Amino acid sequence: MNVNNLMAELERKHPGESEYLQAVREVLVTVEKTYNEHPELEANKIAERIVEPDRIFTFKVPWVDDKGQIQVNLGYRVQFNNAIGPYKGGLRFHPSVNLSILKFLGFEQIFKNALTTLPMGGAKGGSDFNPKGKSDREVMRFCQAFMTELWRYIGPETDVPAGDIGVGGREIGYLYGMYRKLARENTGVLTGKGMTYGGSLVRPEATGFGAVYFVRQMLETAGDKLEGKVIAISGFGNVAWGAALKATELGARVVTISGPDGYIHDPAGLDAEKIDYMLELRASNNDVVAPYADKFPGSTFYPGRKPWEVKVDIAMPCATQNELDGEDAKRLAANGVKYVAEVSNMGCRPEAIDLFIEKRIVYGPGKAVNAGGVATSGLEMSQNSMKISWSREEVDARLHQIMSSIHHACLEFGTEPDGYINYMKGANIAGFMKVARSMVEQGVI
Ligand code: 2IT
Repeated sequence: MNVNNLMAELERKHPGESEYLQAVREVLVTVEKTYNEHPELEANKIAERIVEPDRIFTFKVPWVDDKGQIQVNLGYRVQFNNAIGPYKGGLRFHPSVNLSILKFLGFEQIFKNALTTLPMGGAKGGSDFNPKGKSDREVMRFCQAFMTELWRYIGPETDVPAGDIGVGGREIGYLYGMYRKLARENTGVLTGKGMTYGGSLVRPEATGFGAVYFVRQMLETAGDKLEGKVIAISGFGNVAWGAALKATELGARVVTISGPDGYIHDPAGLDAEKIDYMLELRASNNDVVAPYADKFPGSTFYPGRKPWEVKVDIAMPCATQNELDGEDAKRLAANGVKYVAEVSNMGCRPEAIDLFIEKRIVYGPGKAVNAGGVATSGLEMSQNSMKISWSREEVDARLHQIMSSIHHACLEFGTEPDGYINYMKGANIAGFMKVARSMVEQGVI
């Protein structure tokens, strides 16, 4: 494989799909050397085949709002690769959603899912629908309209969607209700379900919990410990709250959270009461963080700014793609950050990652760090297939084991001659080679 030639071809075929092209380039650059040491991969054109999704569905989602007005949104499902298991990956409802973003997310999902040790392929979907400011009934009608199209393409052994930004337990409930009615079956066709209809314990907090388990191993491998560390977190959505809760429980101090309006700096650190307050604020369909500063004295709200200017030991981007750029990375490095763990998908811009690696700051990529979410979705699928329900301890123990196994894979494939662990390289090579081998063994299809 020649990465530059392959990228030039992809840019010609998919002009302007910047997030997708960014995600593909990162993976190909890091696996190129290993790839070229395995002639069977080139002989089977694995790179050319893996960068294109198997298929993409796009559809119109008309629905009626509370004022009786007709609204029209776009819906998508990108089925990227099912070489190692059924398509699996979340649905994102956000006004920024477009094909480039869903293709980048679906592409990353292939390798993340491969790392979890569970049999899951990669997919992603969603809509440009904005749940913010919508009434509960509007969200329900939208989810029902979305599922009347999506249900034909998915199934418990075919393609299993879940949540992502803008899709949590409430949306999964409404989506599942419509699927069940249309398909006339109760199956594990979605994950992140409620506990009354086949959900798994730990799934709501699994992405954040898994990320903190992974970060703890990053620190221990570096001869360090999590206890007493100061952490900057961005966002306060599905992922950030679990990370904040677990990090706090394990003795670290989380001093920032953020929203589209700016960030909060709370030097005393978050605690269970503050996290509960933020969850309530978010449940009111509002993603601002400013009210936190009025409620908790000693904390400050910085409008329109990002939390990466605060002096911390660990930075954990938990909001969205490309939220941490080269300038942010320079500021973090100047303030002595030692670890950066991406909990959002592709949270760091390539120039930020380059800087971390150059300065030997330990950097964990989203595919490894945030894989606990989809891994626990995989555990939900296992429980649904067996028609049983595991205890919280059982699911949490399996999540621990999976995060350890991902960490081990990163060490195996990412340790550089000077001892620095390039987690990005390790995760990309381990995930890619598993899927590639599976594709070689199954022939050209
Ligand atoms: O990015 C992700 O891994 C997710 N949004 C979770 C996907 C899933 O199927 O649980």
